[in-house]
Amino acid sequence: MNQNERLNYLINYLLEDLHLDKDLFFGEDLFTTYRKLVNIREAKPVSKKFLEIQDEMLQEENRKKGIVSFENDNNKIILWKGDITRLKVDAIVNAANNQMEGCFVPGHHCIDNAIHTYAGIQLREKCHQIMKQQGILEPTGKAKITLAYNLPSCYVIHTVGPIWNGGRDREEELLANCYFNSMKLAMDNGIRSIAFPSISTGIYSFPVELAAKIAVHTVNRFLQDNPDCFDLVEWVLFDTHTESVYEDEVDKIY
Ligand code: AR6
Repeated sequence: MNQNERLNYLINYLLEDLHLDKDLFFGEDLFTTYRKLVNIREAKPVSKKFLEIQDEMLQEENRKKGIVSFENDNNKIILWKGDITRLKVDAIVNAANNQMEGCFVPGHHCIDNAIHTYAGIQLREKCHQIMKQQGILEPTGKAKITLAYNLPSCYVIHTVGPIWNGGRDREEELLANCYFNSMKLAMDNGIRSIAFPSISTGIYSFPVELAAKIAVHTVNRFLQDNPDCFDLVEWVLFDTHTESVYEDEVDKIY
């Protein structure tokens, strides 16, 4: 099967599963339609054949986007402007929501949507099982770990950042908890390289200058307290402004 044949198979399967008409997606490229359909689909099992074809298709998409990895032997925090789903590290961190089953908004450009789309539907299924067992929405500032399925990284650590409310709801403390608990969970799982996004500074509107200060301070403190635990800690930043704000904070500690 070539990539278009794989996408056509997956789209037809999903359209039937969701009782939707192909005409709704008229004129779109195949991957955009596929992405929207998996984004809106609730967690539930699929056929073995679907999974095989999905995995082949996503491996090919991930190869096309280009897999990126970094060497770092001086135990310093590094920064990279780009898409976290391209990164080959032990674990990438997802800025999730408290339902913790990925973003359901079709084709949405948040990190949660990107991670779930390129990992594959196994990730939503796994998160659903974890959340069902937990029985309550995920509290802000905690962290959970899953495999990364089709992503180049091995694991995804999922954390829910605080929604900015002018600083009235302990947002600063909760954001620090996101970084601390993600680092702790990574360390406890023997993870040596970890990449963070700028948690809470997108949809959740946390001011990026304050967020970067808290993020870099918390992680740097963790590294000082646990000096031999990580080979690489990285921030993956999506736009030039956010990158320069984190750069300023990292410059202050070295
Ligand atoms: N790689 C790296 N960074 C990214 C990527 C990517 N592929 N995509 C976006 N960013 P956001 P939040 C950046 O809104 O503020 C979701 O809908 C983005 O530019 O993804 O914590 C969840 O389900 C920004 O700098 O996360 C929640 O409902 C940063 O990642 C809600 O958004 C965080 O932006 C969480 O909001």
